[in-house]
Amino acid sequence: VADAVVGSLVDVVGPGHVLTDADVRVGYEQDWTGAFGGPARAVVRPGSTAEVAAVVDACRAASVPIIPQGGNTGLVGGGVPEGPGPPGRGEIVLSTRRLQTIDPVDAAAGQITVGAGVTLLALQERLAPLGFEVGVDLASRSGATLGGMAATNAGGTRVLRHGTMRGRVVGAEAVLGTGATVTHLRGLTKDTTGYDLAGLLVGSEGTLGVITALRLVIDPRPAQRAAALVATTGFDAALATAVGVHRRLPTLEAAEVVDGATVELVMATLDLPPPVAGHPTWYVLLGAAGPGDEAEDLARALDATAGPSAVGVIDAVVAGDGPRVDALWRYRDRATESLAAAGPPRKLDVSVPVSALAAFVAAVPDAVARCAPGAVLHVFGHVLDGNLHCNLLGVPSGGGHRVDDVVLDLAVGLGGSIGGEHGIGRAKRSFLHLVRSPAEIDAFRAVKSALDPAGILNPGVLLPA
Ligand code: FAD
Ligand code: LAC
Ligand code: ZN
Repeated sequence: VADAVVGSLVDVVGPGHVLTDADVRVGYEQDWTGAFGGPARAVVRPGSTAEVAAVVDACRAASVPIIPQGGNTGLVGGGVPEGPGPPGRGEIVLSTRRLQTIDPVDAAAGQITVGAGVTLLALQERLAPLGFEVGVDLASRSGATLGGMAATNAGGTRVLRHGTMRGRVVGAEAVLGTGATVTHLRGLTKDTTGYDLAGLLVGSEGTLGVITALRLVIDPRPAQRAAALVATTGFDAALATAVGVHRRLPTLEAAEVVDGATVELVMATLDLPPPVAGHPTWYVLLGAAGPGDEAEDLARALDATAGPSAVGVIDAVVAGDGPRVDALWRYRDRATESLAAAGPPRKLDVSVPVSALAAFVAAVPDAVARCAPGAVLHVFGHVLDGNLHCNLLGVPSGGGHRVDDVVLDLAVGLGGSIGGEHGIGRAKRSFLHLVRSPAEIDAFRAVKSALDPAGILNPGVLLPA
């Protein structure tokens, strides 16, 4: 049976782009965190939209599930096979990495059309010399693809100023689960002609269609970027600093928090010097981007907010040139990989209203200690988005689901969500009901069955079985 499907995929893309050897497949079968994955029947790498459509048709005809995969940097297990289930569940991983076209910039519109398999870094590098940038930025930029970022509605470190992927995507091309190709890439600012299919694909996590191309809004590249790392004695002071600087500095684009334990882990993992003296319990990293002297403006806003009389601020370092800005960002950007090296951690990405952040941060350690004694909690995230990443190292085996439940429940109880930016994937599907009503989940299923009637796209992802 397997060979018949694999044979038809070979007919579509050629033998060089159907990977069946276990040692070649493995990089597509295991997720970035190491917590999810399983054997695939084969990995197929179509090189065009027509080939994606033919792959979907072949799998549909044989009722074989497809797992769309971009850069495989996702953190909720949505882009890899379910495993370790019964052998021969037989999913096909459809890698979009060969969908690599980057059209010329439309400077008048401030837009660009790109293939879904283009990485964020490749697009950043293409745009920079032309005076543009993507608007969204993530630490996983070298691997994450624009298709995957749209499929997860990725956020990252500039949401404060530039929004999430949802605001970037003004058109899409995709092969739906029906096998139909829908193309709407004109990117018109005004276009009141029916349902927003591109918008529906954003955040759909590969369950409705395989995105093959995107029309994206891009931004003029700012002349200057600056960063400040502020060390504080507590979360309240870190939050107050971020809020105060945001109020005073229109060019603020990033406001990130990292707890002291995580900064220490990053330092130990990467052999970095302490950014400031002492042992702060929370750091806040602020980023500004604009036409003026951003370092000076950031320092001034910081002085006005967190001067000598401010409570809880220990020290601050401001950087205005590229290498020093990058050096400060390492203490934040490298948190995920440092935790992975020490883990794998239990990862819980939550969002709560900014006004409830302090209550969440105060309550979460006890909640974790109660149900996962001995686990070490690391928290960092995008503070002014109300989006925190809780990472738990050393959760006793078998205790994972319980601790997920408690932390997610805490966020929901404070008016928040169980997924801020990474999606639901396989990791959180059993918790979806905490934030989505039965009527909403019914509507999700109705959309799913209209666009993927055979249920072959990413079964078991996002929607509980
Ligand atoms: P994959 O991991 O390949 O897939 C993710 C999901 O999208 C899966 O459900 C998959 O089926 C689906 N998918 C992928 N491509 C397509 C397509 N073309 N069509 C349809 N469905 C598709 N995320 C953030 O939001 N903000 C961050 O700040 C951030 N930082 C990160 C830092 C690190 C170090 C790492 C490892 C990850 C980080 N992530 C972050 C998570 C991850 O990078 C994002 O979720 C990213 O959007 C995934 O892109 P990808 O191409 O790797 O997708
Ligand atoms: C980050 C990822 C984990 O913010 O979302 O680094
Ligand atoms: Zn994040």
